[in-house]
Amino acid sequence: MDKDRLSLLRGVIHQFAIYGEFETAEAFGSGHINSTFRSSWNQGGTRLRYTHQRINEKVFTRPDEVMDNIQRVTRHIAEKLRLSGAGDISRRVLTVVPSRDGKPVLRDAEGGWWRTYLFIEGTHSLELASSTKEARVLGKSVGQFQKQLADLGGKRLYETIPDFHHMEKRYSRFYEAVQKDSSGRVKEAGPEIAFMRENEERGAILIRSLKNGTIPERICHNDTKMNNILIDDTDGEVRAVVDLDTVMPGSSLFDVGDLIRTVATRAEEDERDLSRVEFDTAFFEALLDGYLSEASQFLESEELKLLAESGRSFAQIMGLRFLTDYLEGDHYYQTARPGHNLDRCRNQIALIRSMDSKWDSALRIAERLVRKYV
Ligand code: ADP
Ligand code: GN1
Ligand code: MG
Repeated sequence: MDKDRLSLLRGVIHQFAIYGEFETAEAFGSGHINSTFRSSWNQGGTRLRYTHQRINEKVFTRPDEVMDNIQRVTRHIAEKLRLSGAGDISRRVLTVVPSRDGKPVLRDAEGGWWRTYLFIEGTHSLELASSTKEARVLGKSVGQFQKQLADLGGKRLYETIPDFHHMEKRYSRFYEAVQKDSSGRVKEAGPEIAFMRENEERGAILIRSLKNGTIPERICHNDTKMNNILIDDTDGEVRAVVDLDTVMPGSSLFDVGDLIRTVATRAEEDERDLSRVEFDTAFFEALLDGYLSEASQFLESEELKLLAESGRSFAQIMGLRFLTDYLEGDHYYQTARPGHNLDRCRNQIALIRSMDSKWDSALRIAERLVRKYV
């Protein structure tokens, strides 16, 4: 980290209610949206670590509302865990560390918004699943997360990104990007644009079902890609679901879909060798099994019918968003190389093609598991 950045970061983190002596700070994690850091402190001879994030305010224009949601959600989950007699609660749910004047977020000298969490020790997140055991625990954790929030009382959570998974609105923006061609990249993405046009109608199934009341609105995470789930280094079980900026009303299927597209694949999201991108039906089965072991208690029949479809839809909506960002000049997602967003889009399209080639099998697996649990 360069000196200026480190000094800005040090200035910020000293304003949080952390005791002891500051030791080190470093950039951390591989999220595409916020800037994440980890700091180390000596507190009475014990080393304690914290996570600090600069919230991406181009994406989250109301950090106060984001934090209001996060505080309600984390307190609710912590209280549930306490009542159930669970131990290790601060490793099972994020803990917000307030600023010295008691606020959940603060502004730095340049106007950036920051928050701090306890760092959850002894865990890691995955970019790729490597066993059905991992796939099952990931699925289970998302079912559990939805279940924990099913009885959150009080007013409706803020929509921190309105219409986040609204496929039809995502398509409108995509067509606008194609028409404007502001970065002159349309010519580089002909086959991908054509694919998205051909799949438009089918991709709208989830949002139409939600809007017309066929499936219910629920509180969900809305960003359950695998690296937002922390796994214990020792026993391989899930400890916490993190990245809670988008916890808000949506459909249970948004979370299942995001999990399917990231877990039931044999290659990372930006893998360029598309021959390695393959829909893995064994991982698909294991993650649905884990998910339904928790969620079958509250899901309705129309949601159960769309389980497999949600994975296809989510590969599509992410592919569409990566492509739109590429056409608009890479303003949304963090990218590490030219063409990164186009690579990500191609990867999601390859995954959909692989899903289509195994579609009958995917449907049979989902039906079998629904029979097992319902
Ligand atoms: P982004 O919105 O940019 O994806 P995240 O909140 O997902 O940011 O954080 C980035 C990564 O940092 C996560 O994928 C996770 O692996 C790790 N991480 C985030 N918060 C914590 C925490 N409190 N303890 C341990 N690891 C964390
Ligand atoms: C972003 O924040 P992160 O990296 O966990 C994005 C998700 C996408 C994902 C694709 C707020 O997730 O919607 O699925 O990238 N989050 C936001 O990797 O846009
Ligand atoms: Mg993340």
